[in-house]
Amino acid sequence: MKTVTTSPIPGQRPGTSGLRKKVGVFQQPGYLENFVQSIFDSLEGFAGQTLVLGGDGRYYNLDAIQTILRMAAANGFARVLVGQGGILSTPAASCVIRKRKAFGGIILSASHNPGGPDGDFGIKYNAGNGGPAPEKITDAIYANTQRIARYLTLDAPEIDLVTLGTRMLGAMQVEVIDPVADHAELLATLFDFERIGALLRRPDFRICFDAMHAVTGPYAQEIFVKRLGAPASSVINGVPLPDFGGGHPDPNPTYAEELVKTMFAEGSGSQSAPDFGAASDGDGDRNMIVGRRFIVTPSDSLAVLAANAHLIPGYAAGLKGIARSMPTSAAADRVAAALGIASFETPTGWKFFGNLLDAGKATLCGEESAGTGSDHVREKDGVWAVLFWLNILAVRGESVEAIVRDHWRRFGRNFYSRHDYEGVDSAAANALMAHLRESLATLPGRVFDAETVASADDFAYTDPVDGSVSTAQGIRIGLASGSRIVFRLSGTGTEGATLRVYLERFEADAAKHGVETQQALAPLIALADRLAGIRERTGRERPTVIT
Ligand code: VG1
Ligand code: CO
Repeated sequence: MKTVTTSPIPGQRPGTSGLRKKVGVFQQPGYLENFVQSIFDSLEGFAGQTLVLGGDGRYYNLDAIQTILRMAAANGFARVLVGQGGILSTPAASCVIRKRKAFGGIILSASHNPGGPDGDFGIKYNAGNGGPAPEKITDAIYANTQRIARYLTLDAPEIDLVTLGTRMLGAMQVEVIDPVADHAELLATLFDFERIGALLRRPDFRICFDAMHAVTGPYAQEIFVKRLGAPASSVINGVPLPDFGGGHPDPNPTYAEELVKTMFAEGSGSQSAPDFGAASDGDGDRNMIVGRRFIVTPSDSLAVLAANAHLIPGYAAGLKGIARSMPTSAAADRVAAALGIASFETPTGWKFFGNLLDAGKATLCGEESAGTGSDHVREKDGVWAVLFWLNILAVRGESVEAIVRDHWRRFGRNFYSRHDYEGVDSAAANALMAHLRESLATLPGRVFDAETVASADDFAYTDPVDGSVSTAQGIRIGLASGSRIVFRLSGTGTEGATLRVYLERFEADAAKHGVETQQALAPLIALADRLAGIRERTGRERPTVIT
């Protein structure tokens, strides 16, 4: 065992979901070690306990795991459960932490950010409930990074992560576990695998799951192909690669191009578009759902899952409540109201759902960024969402598009879109947000063409369980018409700033539900630019990504 002298490295403040930086930054001597020691120094009582460790397989994953194993041993953990080959999807890690009663877990991922030597790397700590560390812990970790003076490690050779089983690292056990088994077993208790299997084995029903060369490949292979009997060709890009095959593992219409092309194919027979398509992100917590020539927006997906939850064995007893992040559309709130259950609006990031789930206040949670999940784990869960949809399809026997259109008829349609301006100059983005903040007090009552501003604030959240307060979570402009515009800066990017503009308009009239989304939102899009000066301040004519 050795104590290595070190000194603080600036910039190690965790963002929306852990610390994310370019691989080259993480490779600097002491960078990873400082952060990991700062995690351990923020925790109490882990001596003799178990840590879960794994990542999304991206470049630097295996090196980081070896480093963290040595540090965990030197810091006094009794045992580390590590996914075979260093692989654990974020929801699977959450599942393993809970099931094996671990003290917590470290997940190595920059999620939807690109990987490879020039890409991004990330690290986050999850607590014993299986969920992302709450701000109290991430604040403590950051404070530790600013005063760190030493880290603890071992002089020891690399551990074999290929072979399942237990080996020793100093006085600590390292158990290499099957990364899929626990998670697959849990999912099988929630969904009707027999019915889904019967659907997937039908010759006239085809699915396409795009793992984007990220972590869900092995999970999809085991669950959709092996357990449920879908043809092997149902999973594409199923082998995890350190650089995700050069792609951007973010399941949206821009980056999941291959899936979208497949799902919009015009041919006939086996050349025609499959009935159901889905994709997941780098670490397997996001999901994109696509019907035949029909993309389901994540906000609608959450609402549809909630409205159909009674059809699913694991949720047939009813939902306790539905939670969504603030920028996510209010479509789910309408379902909650119809069901007579509570709805919650939290800041962006899954860490804010943990208390609601632990306290039994919410069963389903979702974010507009393609994350949905439930109280089965404490993370969003991509494969779970796909199974949920497949279970609904198996019971209802209708197409994805028919189910969504029927949903709009029942509840009305929340036209919704997010416009991302990626890699914007940080100073310009900060100035844009500062300008909006300064105008908050004078906006209410102002009239812009057909719209009158009814409210304007910077979203602050008081956790209903522990009373903790989070401020400056996004600028909300509420309009008298019921529409709204939200402005936020991303907390997961690693280059410049990413401005996210969220646009929402409710339409009750079913005759108007067929309008194309960007067209339906055009006046709001123009108003967002007028209020924030997006084009002028960022120098961008249009968003980088529209979801
Ligand atoms: C984004 C999404 C947010 C999500 C977060 C982590 O954060 O907007 O909803 O929770 O990514 O998702 P931001 O701060 O960039 O808007 V994942 O799948 O990248 O861990
Ligand atoms: Co993710």
